[in-house]
Amino acid sequence: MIIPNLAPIPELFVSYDSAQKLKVEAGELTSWDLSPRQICDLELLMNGGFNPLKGFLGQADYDSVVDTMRLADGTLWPMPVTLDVTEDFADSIVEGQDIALRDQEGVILGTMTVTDKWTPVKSHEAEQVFGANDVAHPAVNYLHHAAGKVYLGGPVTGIQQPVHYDFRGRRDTPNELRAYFRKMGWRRVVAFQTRNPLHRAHQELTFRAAKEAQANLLIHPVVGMTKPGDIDHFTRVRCYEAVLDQYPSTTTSMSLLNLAMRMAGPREAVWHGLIRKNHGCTHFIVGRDHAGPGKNSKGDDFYGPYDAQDLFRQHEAEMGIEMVDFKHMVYVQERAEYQPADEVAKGATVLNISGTELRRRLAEGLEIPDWFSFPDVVSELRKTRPARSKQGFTVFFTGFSGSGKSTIANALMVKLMEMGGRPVTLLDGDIVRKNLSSELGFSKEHRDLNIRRIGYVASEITKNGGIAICAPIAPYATTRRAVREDVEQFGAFIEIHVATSIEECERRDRKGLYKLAREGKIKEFTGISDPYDIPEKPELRLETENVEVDNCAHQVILKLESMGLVAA
Ligand code: PPS
Repeated sequence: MIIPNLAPIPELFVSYDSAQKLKVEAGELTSWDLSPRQICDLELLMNGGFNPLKGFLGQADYDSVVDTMRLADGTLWPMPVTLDVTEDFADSIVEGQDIALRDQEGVILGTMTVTDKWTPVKSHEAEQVFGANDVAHPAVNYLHHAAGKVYLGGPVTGIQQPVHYDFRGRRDTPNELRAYFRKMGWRRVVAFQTRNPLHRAHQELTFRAAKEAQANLLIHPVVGMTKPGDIDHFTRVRCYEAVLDQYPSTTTSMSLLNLAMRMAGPREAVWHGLIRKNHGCTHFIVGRDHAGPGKNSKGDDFYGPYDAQDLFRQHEAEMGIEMVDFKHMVYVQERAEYQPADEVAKGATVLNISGTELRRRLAEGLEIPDWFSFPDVVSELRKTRPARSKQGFTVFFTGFSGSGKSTIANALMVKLMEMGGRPVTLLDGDIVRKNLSSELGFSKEHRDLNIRRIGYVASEITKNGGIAICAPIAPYATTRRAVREDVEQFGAFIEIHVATSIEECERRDRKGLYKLAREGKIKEFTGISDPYDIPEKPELRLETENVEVDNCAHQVILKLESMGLVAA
């Protein structure tokens, strides 16, 4: 007899032969290009990870899940799994119609019969599901700013799994995991969910959980979508692989879960439990602040640290998976070991390194003690998060034509090259216009395009550890802000206003352009017949009148030094 958690679970895929036929037919259907989050959801719908869902929620199920955490038939399901689309796309669909669901490269993964189409009240969804209509919550932000206005619901027919090129051997469907547990004879399996690298505290917690539940351990990290700003999953998986040999291989396994997390705390914990049950697990670890989204816009926590455990406990019997609850684990110096925070003896010295403190130490290249993590994990993290003095960055000069941007930028480039260590690229206004933007003029639209292109190249250089020096006029504050956002995903952005007055630029008139602009022979000339938004809070403002170029460039170097970007 196969015990229930190890029996095969229903999937939404059709047979191989039917899939080949359906794929050809689906080519004729109206198709929806899935967002990265929808691809994650579809994968778990199709492979049974979201069992008992048979597709994206229809309106009755959606309303019921939002208000009561249950499907319309009463089954416990805490998270709305919906197909959000644009109004235009929704207008082109009638209820009863089949649509094809394509990944971002156009591959058809499945089809859906649209049974429901409705416009949700997103503020209500936010209040009910996430506890507040506050965009400081990443899922509420997504709901309002990324998700489409209309939801479509209906049953899904699976054609093929989304393709993953990375860590293929470490990804398992629920049925693959169930088969593995059967093969290994694992009847009791405790799952550990994580979106962070594993340090010693996690190892201790998972060891204790497995002991307590007398179960085998499945390390089941999320590699779909986690909280914005988290360490990327490539680095994390390398970190997991580095600690795997700390675990007994006969009782521990690791598998990657392509889930798009919502950071919904208590509801998310219940959802995670159901997903793990579908993957054949009998126990699930819920620690402190499970799937916590951080602080709300008033600076308070969205959920209490143990709210997730409380909600899980309420529904545990019905869920069919047991919770192994844990308090926060801390390192007790006198005992040289980790203990749950509530078991620490009075007066003992408790050591702790928070996530923020860890990021600070990585950024500044400071020591990360052995009691906190494993040397192999730390070295993986250091590769991805090198010290600031080894990270890429962008220096962005802005100012009038003839203000001295290019000259100072050139001097800065030479000084940085003299220091060495990182490749330096100069994206000067004139040079960019000859190469990247040769077809563009000086209308607002064209200037914006030009600056966005510079921003894109600078962000790529920054991402790859180089220094980008940009020196366009960049007259519009909104465009400069957009470039800053592009670059800051990968490294520092230093805006430098070369504050030479328009009178001085016109007096110098190095290229003779101001004369032509005054005569009306050059139209839309910045400062003469076109606007320039003076930067309000640049990292540095350079006065160039009566100051040597070398001194201006040196002021930039000092600024970079004070920001830790070049080693002192
Ligand atoms: S922008 O607004 O940032 O896209 O401009 P940018 O690409 O930096 O401009 C590069 C050079 O183009 C010359 N030029 C003009 N500048 C401003 N307005 C008009 N209409 C114009 N026409 C030509 C000017 O010499 C800019 O060079 P710099 O290096 O700033 O002197």
